[in-house]
Amino acid sequence: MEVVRSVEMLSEPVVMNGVVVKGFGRGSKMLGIPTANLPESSLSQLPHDWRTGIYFGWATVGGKGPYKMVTSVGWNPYFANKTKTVEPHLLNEFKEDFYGAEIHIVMTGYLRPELNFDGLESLIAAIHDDIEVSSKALDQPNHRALRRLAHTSPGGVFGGFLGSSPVAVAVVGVAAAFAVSFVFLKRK
Ligand code: ADP
Ligand code: RBF
Ligand code: MG
Repeated sequence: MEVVRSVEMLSEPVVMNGVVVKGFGRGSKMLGIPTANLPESSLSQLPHDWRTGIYFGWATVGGKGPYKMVTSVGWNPYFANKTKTVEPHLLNEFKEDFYGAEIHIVMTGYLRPELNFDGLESLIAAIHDDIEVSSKALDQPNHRALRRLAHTSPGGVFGGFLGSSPVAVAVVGVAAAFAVSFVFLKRK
């Protein structure tokens, strides 16, 4: 089957986060391509009427990264899943599994719809091509510029700022201490 990819940049990048959960255990064992599944509760972070398909972008795990990632969003037609999943594959070698870790992803581009294949080999080949195409697209400045969005935390801009470095926490802490002592001294 011919796989047609369109490599579109999304007009609005989509950020999602969650704690990595167990999936069906097929990614590494059957396909040789592990996918860090997001919990079902994270699906509400997708925009309304979001089309299913194969997307790419950036991901951080436990605050590390951003790593390039390619993710499938949908029902895996080849396996006819009953539940919708968001499953990012990260383009990085990890020494250990990271179930339970906090994962943040930002989808910046769209590749293709999810497809049904006539055999496992064709599915695996298509995913390998997705990885290659995504990796090249993510090297382009327009996608590269959005890497930092994978650091966005649920606390919003301020939470993201505080979470970004110990220096930021120290600066805010010292400023708060000054403000408090200033008010205190004035009252005396
Ligand atoms: P499951 O069906 O439980 O998601 P997988 O076979 O898809 O099982 O394996 C996914 C797990 O593998 C992830 O949850 C993560 O802990 C681990 N893993 C190791 N390397 C990667 C990687 N490069 N990308 C995604 N997950 C990885
Ligand atoms: N599953 C499908 O049934 N059809 C697809 O076209 C498909 N494309 C995928 C592309 C990528 C980049 C990834 C990471 C996964 C894709 N999958 C697809 C999902 C795959 O079947 C799933 O990750 C495994 O079944 C493990 O859950
Ligand atoms: Mg998986």
